[in-house]
Amino acid sequence: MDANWLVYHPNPKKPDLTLPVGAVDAHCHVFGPADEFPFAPGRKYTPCDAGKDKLFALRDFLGFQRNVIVQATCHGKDNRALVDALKAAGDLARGIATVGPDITMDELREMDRVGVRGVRFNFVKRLVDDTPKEVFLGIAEKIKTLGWHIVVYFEAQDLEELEPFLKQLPTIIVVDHMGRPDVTKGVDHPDFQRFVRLMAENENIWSKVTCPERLTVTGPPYDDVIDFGAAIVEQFPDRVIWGTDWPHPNMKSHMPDDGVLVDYISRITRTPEQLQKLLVDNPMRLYWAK
Ligand code: 0GY
Repeated sequence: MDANWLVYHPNPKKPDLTLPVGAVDAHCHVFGPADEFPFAPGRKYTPCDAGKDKLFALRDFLGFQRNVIVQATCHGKDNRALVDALKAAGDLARGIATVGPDITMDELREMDRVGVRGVRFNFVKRLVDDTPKEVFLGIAEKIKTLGWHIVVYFEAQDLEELEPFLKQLPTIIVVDHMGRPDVTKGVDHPDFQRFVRLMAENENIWSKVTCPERLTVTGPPYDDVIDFGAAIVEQFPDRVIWGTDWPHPNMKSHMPDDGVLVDYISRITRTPEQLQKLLVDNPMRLYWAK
């Protein structure tokens, strides 16, 4: 692994928050193990191994019942580690893959059979090389026939340029980590309000209210991110999902305690109904409808 790589927390605390029955960790990854599933040649980072067994043990320890595993960029377009984890989990996991324009419908249908329900389009420059928008649009046309959706990852400063493209996408869109706002600017800043408006004007756009550990400036327990998550949950209770982001790729400031992250959920949800929608009803509708 990279010399400055931070390994996931070895013994997270037991959350104080009791999760509702059927709670879904809707954003997490598997890395390798590399001797079984080698990392991609063109990757931008080399992580520690963090395989499916560790992920499923964490799921049980924290009180989740299901996972949505998102293909990590260190595996490129080689979805074998993801597919292996989905097969091992049976009905308890769904997946988001990364594919190229040459993907065939037969390959997509095979992934659908093991639980893949969408693809991720990544615009974060430190993670991936640029992909032309036409390529993404071509992939979108293919995957929409399976009823899949698209997860998009971008940074706040890129939203303005991306908006016309996002509006062209023909499926549900799930935005990672609330579009990565600069939390020092506050909820009312035009940049975050642009994201709020995007969701308000486009009913197919959902948000993961995830990754306070990435967005924070003040550190755990992430007080400076709460207003952002709470605002999105309050305004769009039926279009939000949440996940741990285990094993937390590319964390540099600190490695979060996953139990502390779960407790953060209770601070961005104001009612039991919001909690139930965020952790159960919404991810089940999006990922387990078929
Ligand atoms: C995240 C965030 C990051 C990395 C990846 O696939 C990935 O490599 O998603 C990041 O570095 O910000 O969502 O896990």
